[in-house]
Amino acid sequence: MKLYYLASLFMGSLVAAQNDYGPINTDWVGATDDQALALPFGTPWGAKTANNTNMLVDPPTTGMIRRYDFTISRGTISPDGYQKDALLVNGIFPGPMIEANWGDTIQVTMHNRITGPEEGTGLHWHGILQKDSQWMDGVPGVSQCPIPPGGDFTYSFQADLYGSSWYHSHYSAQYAGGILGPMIIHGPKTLPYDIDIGPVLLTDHYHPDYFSLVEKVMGTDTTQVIVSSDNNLINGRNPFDCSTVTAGDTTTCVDTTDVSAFKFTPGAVHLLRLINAGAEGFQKFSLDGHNMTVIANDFVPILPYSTQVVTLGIGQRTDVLIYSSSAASGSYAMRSTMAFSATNQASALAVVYYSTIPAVPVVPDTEPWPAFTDAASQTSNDDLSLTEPWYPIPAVATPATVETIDITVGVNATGHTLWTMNGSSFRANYNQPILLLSNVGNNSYPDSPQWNVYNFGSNSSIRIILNNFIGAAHPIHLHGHNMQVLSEGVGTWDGTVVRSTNPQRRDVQILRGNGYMVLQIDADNPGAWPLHCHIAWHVSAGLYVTVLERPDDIEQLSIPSSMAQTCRDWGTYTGDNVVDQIDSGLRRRE
Ligand SMILES: *[C@@H]1O[C@H](CO)[C@@H](O)[C@H](O)[C@H]1NC(C)=O
Ligand SMILES: *[C@@H]1O[C@H](CO)[C@@H](O)[C@H](O)[C@H]1NC(C)=O
Ligand SMILES: *[C@@H]1O[C@H](CO)[C@@H](O)[C@H](O)[C@H]1NC(C)=O
Ligand SMILES: *[C@@H]1O[C@H](CO)[C@@H](O)[C@H](O)[C@H]1NC(C)=O
Ligand SMILES: *[C@@H]1O[C@H](CO)[C@@H](O)[C@H](O)[C@H]1NC(C)=O
Ligand SMILES: *[C@@H]1O[C@H](CO)[C@@H](O)[C@H](O)[C@H]1NC(C)=O
Ligand SMILES: [Cu+2]
Repeated sequence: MKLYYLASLFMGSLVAAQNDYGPINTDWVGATDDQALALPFGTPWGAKTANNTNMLVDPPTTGMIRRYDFTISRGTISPDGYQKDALLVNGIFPGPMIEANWGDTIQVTMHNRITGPEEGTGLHWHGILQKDSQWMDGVPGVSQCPIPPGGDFTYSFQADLYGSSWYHSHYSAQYAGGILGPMIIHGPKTLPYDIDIGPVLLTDHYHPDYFSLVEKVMGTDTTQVIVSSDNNLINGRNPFDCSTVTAGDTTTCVDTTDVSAFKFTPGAVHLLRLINAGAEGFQKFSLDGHNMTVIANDFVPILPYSTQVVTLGIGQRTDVLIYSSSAASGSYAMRSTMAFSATNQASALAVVYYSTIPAVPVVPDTEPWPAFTDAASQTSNDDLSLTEPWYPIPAVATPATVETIDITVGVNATGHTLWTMNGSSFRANYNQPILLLSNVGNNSYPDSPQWNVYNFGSNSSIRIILNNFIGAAHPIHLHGHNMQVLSEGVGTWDGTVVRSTNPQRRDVQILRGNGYMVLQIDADNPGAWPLHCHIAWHVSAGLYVTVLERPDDIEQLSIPSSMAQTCRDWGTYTGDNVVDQIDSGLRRRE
């Protein structure tokens, strides 16, 4: 038997500083009211089911407010034994879990206490539609001005969809530095299960701080523009081999045995909420000796299918059920590996126990599925024919408008490597958020082509064909919608639609290397919606456009004065301080 972790027991304060996402409702870090009561119990969403309700248009309103208090600050963490500078939510990594019922209001008061040096920030609630609060999407330069250093801001929005997701900073690549956490919204079930194991966060992990990584990505040294992750973590853990630390690096590194462990029950059905909350790496997830039944992708329940490997690009979530036989016993290795990613350590391991979890969990030497080993080099999502939404919504056959956007990479006149969408690399203006400009009737940006705004006017449906002229795949994320994915593949689109009566929907889809994808939305949510690659380094280098949807209706939105106040505060701050915006601004600006 292979013993993975014999090294010293480095735990102490580090472990206390990490979250243990055991079965839900055991840790309520960040919650400030007595909210546990209703959560996995009852149906506070009334008679709405996954069958009788189109959740995109008809969420319930429970009247319940889930309050959280988040302080963002710098800190040092050693989740894998190597001590690094991080940006943290309430001092922990991964950040606290947000939990609500479908139809609740989530209210997060955030305090920007980033010092030494100071930075602005903003939090995004991945996958939430924000149909009644488009300004709460949390994207600096698009839906709001950054929250300045020392500033406070309260986000308030409806938990309008249900399932598994996460929140993260959308300011520069801050989330790659640690500002992220899971966000779970309970709603109607499709298939029954017994035990909610909770979030399983898969995150590539970088030892340098995020800003120095962005400096490399945005620098002119082409040997440095591809940065490699140093490890891969499952719920914030996976030991790093300190003997591989580069010569001359004097950072504290202590070998650890600390792995995430999950308790399974023989005969039970377990729900695992897989979330790729990393910066770059495509994850391939598998559990030795067990099949998985996929029941949801992103916030979309789907007809179940069985698999042994789940692929997740950055930002994607997949809910799986794992059935255990009543005779199950022992322990099994849980694996996630990064395919086609720049990394020094692709594999993450954790362990599932059928018995009590021991004080020092040990990953057993169980056999990986052949399908897991075989899949290691692929970067595409499962075939669209497999991922059929539970609640059918047909695609509009002839959308009101169709746009094609080409993606490539190039070097500009000063030698910076930039990603472009139809020839233009995005750069945010933190002081002039696109949504707030549009709200006062300004949808033109004569000063610079880099706003990358696609104004779709009053079109009732929008189809976008994305062509990728580079071998690297991109997890493409659209805010404010569950996009219908009509087709995807390598080469160019041949015009066919996969299951037009009920195409796949989700909020992130992997655009293959040298491939295409065709997305379509109904324009039912007036707003300024980011459409971008979710790889932190690619969005930093400009792989971003804004879908401006129904600007005439944006003008009618009653945006609260707190949004303008944030811009005045940010203006005051930037009047006295130079903001070092070295990237697109999903990064910062001079
Ligand atoms: C996994 O599924 C396959 C069919 O897809 C089946 O043959 C096999 O017995 C299953 N294995 C387990 C452990 O459930
Ligand atoms: C609910 O929807 C699923 C998936 O579309 C379908 O298989 C099932 O028969 C429906 N159940 C009821 C009670 O309508
Ligand atoms: C993007 O470029 C392609 C190819 O040049 C062109 O067909 C398309 O119309 C452009 N799209 C937009 C939105 O300008
Ligand atoms: C090239 O891109 C970088 C990063 O956005 C920018 O700072 C620089 O000004 C650009 N150079 C030119 C000539 O536009
Ligand atoms: C709209 O905003 C842009 C960007 O700030 C600015 O350059 C332009 O002058 C504004 N247009 C009007 C009509 O105010
Ligand atoms: C529909 O969208 C296109 C861009 O795709 C835009 O040029 C056109 O003006 C829009 N039409 C309406 C009626 O708003
Ligand atoms: Cu990308």
